[in-house]
Amino acid sequence: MNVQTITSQAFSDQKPGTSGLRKKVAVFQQPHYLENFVQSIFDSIRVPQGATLTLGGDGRYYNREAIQTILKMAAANGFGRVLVGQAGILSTPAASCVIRKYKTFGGIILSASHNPGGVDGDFGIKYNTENGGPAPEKITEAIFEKSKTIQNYKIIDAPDVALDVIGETDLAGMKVQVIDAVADYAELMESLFDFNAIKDLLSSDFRMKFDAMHAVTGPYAQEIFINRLGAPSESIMNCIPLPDFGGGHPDPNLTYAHELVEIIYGEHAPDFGAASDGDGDRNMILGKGFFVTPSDSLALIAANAKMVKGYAKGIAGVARSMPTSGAVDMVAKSLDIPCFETPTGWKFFGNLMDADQVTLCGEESFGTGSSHVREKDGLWAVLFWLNILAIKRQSVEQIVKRHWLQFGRNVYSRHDYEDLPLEAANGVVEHLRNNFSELVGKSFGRYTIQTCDDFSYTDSIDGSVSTKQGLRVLFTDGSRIVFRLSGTGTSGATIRIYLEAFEPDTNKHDLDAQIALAEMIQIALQISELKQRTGRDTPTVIT
Ligand code: VG1
Ligand code: CO
Repeated sequence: MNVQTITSQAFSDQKPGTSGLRKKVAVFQQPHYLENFVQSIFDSIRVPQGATLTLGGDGRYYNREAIQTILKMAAANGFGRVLVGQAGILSTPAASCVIRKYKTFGGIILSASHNPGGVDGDFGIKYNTENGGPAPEKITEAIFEKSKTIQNYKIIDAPDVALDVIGETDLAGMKVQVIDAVADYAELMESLFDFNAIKDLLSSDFRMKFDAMHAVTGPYAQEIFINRLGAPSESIMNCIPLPDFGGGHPDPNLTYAHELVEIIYGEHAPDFGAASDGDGDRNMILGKGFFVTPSDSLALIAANAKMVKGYAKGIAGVARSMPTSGAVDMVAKSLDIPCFETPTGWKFFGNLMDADQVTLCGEESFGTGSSHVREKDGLWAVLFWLNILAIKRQSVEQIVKRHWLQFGRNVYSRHDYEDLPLEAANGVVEHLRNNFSELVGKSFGRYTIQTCDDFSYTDSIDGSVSTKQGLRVLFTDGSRIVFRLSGTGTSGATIRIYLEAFEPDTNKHDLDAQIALAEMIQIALQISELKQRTGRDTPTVIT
């Protein structure tokens, strides 16, 4: 084997964020940049000779080039086999499914998730361990430390491998196996949901529209909704993955999925709408002219899990990220199961799922999933909803409103201020942190601040501690405001303000969230001095 050891300088900026390393494509295209990070991964995980790796990405610009580089590095670093998605493409949940199904040593996923793609867009890379989930902080920290001192990397000199046809090729003694991950994933979904019931629903006068946003879920949606569930072809849109996602922002929310939103709020709207993001792990759920808040979606899935085949035995427990609303807590209480509160990012759910302490997890950021894989899973959530709809035969809006009647409504919204100057954004957070003691006891109309804290989390399984995971301002009536700096952006800083008010009064369940939260929004701006410090007076995105 023609292994070359290439000398290179270390980079100081390869600190993984909430979900791996994300940078502009141009940063990844610098000589040795990708290679340094990949070698840092291999050096940190101590690859057993002959191990199998899973490899794939969301198909964005630079995916193919990166896959070829990583294959040649895997061969030089002692891997015996690599499972690659056809054309180098794997959705994030499908990658997790492949790692688990074929028991590979781990996997490398190339994605910047919901961030725009293309030459001027973003690229990303992350390592998942053999449980199929994102590497825990202990490993990501080790990779980062390594990346700062690394001096060379190993790669073989060989021609590119063909990746478009299913089958096996040899790369200097290492097997490259191109797999049909769509089939593996569809099979897993069929084992969890009642496809016959959903088929019946889809052959009635019920109409759905799924938007893949020109991203990775297109082929999966075609196989599942059209080929296996028999939905008419107009049930899916934007299902051919493009390297630049058609110039769009593949983030399934009311702002960026506007094409679908116009359809669902328009004339002749379908009964059900859904969208997924760049790498297929997020989901947005809509009914005819109705938006389901992701936190409510998680609660509703938990409350109805038992009626779905794969969860008929009941769920062990639930977990939500700290900024996610407490709607699922109410359900956990009534089911008498544990409910965990973790920091933002899917990696914190893995240990709990591995220990069978939780079955369902979710984040307010359009992420929902279960222990069937170790990533959040967009199409899984869509199928869960379809399965519930197939059984209940009520509208999405009816289902949500009946849920609120039973459990109360956690009125919720997130306001994002994107691309802020770094110093101003840090200033806002510092200002709040320094003012905690003055804030406690302060009243603003009917709201009084009870406590403030900087969220830190101790993993109950491995004892690891994660600090500074968001600032919480808690009010005496259970309402709260959370401030957090994003860890996935690639330009400037993003402040997220999460607003939540519990509303037991059923007469107020029809209120628009922005109206119901108007006072809270003003309090958030006042105590953070956000306008004065950043010069911004309106959020970039409201969800
Ligand atoms: C955001 C979300 C977070 C999510 C992360 C990765 O992180 O808020 O909930 O886990 O994106 O999502 P941040 O640090 O920007 O707030 V994605 O779909 O990678 O996969
Ligand atoms: Co994603």
